[in-house]
Amino acid sequence: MKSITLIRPAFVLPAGSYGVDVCPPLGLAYVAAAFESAGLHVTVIDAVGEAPLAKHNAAYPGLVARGLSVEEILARIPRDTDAIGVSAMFSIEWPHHEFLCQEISKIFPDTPLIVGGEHATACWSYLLTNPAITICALGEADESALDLAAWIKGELRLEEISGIAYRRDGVPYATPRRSRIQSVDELPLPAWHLIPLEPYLSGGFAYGVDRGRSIPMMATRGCPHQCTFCSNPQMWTQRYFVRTPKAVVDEMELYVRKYAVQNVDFHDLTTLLKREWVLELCRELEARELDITWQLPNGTRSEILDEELLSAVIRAGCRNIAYAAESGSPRTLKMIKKKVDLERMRHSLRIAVRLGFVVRVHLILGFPDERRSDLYQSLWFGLKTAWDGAEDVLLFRFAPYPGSEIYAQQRQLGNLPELSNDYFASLAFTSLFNRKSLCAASGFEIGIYQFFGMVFYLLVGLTRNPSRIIRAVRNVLAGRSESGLEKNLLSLYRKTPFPRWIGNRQWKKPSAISPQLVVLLSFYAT
Ligand code: B12
Repeated sequence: MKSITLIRPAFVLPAGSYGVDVCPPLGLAYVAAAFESAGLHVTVIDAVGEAPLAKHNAAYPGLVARGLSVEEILARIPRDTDAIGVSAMFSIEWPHHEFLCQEISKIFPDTPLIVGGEHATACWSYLLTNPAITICALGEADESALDLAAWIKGELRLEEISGIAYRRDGVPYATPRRSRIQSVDELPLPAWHLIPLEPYLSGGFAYGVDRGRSIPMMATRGCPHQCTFCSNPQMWTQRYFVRTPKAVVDEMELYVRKYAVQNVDFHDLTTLLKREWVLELCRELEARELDITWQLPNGTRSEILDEELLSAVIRAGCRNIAYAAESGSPRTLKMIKKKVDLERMRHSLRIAVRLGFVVRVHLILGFPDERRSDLYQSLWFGLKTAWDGAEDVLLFRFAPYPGSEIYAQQRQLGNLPELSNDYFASLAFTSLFNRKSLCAASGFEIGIYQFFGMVFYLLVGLTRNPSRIIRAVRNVLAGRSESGLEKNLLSLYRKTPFPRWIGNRQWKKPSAISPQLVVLLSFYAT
């Protein structure tokens, strides 16, 4: 039987980043399932799942990696594997992942190396200049994986496969785009059985806040909008397909039974888009009484989020929702083609808060050509939403991602350098210290706005709702989180030397008195 080894390399971030979420690799789990269904023997090396807390320097200055080191990954690749696949989602990670690919090709010079994911889709012609990489899988790869499996078995030629890129006569060449998968219900479910899921489930490693054992899922695929800062239109096109609510809830039920999952984080680009579909999903969920929460950590739009819909959504178990305004400046919104009515969004947000959702707001500072007045409008909008009851207001720094319309425009204008590892490593919008800027304010100034903006929103929120402080203490001690603030406090708390049996939901009642308890009891006794 032919085989493939799929690798999710370590998670890479710039040193000095704030907030590091790691979560199970949903995309890789989907492709693993596709290769398995095509009759290949699949091995997955999930560098993050195997060592979620291991931290080391990445193979590029200024970047840090979390997970297995390159040497540890290499040691785990079966020597007789027939092909190797690497997932490359984030451009910023590429300098480290490229090093991994090079090391792989030294040990496995004759084994084809396939790279897939958002970054590979946006930068395939650049990636293929590196001879270590044989093929890039472009866009949604579930169907391409079936053809690639046939190629590995010697049943197809590369030129017969759509949706990939490879070197033809030494030059990077892309085959015709594959049309989007419409029958999304028929895709095999993610192959979680091949991935070390338990460290994520019991360690609280998830995209959303920590409401218990959490697994990622997708209920829909694609996004019909065309925001110019996003690379998804190129990755997924603008076509949007939904699974049937029954299939979505069946999958949730399966995870409750199989992995004792208590929460689902939806990774969809835009989950709440079709009113009737959302209502049907909610009805299905209520009818099944799964005793599970779900979250929408990805920013959503608010067009359909009125009182009726939000009430149905919260009754069906959704607790956390993120409103993606992106900017508080109508001028900027027009520039980035984000059709948002800010006042309507605030109205919806206030209803969500009143109904009991924990609300987050996403704003991005520093789009090209933004004036200071645009930035101030965004900061002011953030303040208003904090006043309205949003618990977390996130101020991101704009980064021109390859594959996005803005990236292409700015490249044409000569405002951005050619693709290179230096460029990828600079795409740090989780970092407060990035000095690069394409707007009127300098990078440093944006960092100041980000920092003080977020502190100020927090203060406004806590002053208006002091009970959140008590809830935060209670939740952290119980080892859970309901808001982003609590999630960060909990992750900080878990790094402290305080007794592990507080703030750790894995803790099981010890059979004998634990040493920590003895210390604590003697402390109280004296
Ligand atoms: C969940 C998520 C995260 C999670 C982590 C996810 C993970 N597994 O590690 C967290 C919260 C940590 C995160 C962080 C960030 N994220 Co994010 N994230 C996402 C999100 C919303 C969903 C990813 C997902 O599950 N997709 C669903 C699966 C099914 O799709 P997929 O992963 O693309 O996989 C398919 C194909 O790509 C392909 N494929 C994937 N791997 C492989 C491998 C092989 C061998 C093959 C053949 C095929 C293949 O097949 C899969 C099935 O079709 C995406 C947007 C999106 N919906 O894709 C953004 C996205 C990936 N994130 C993005 C960004 C920018 C970030 C941040 C910088 C944001 C920030 N402010 O912090 C950070 C960067 C983290 C870092 N390392 O530096 C960008 C990436 C752009 C880029 N070129 O880098 C995206 C595309 C959003 C966007 N449009 O801007 N993110």
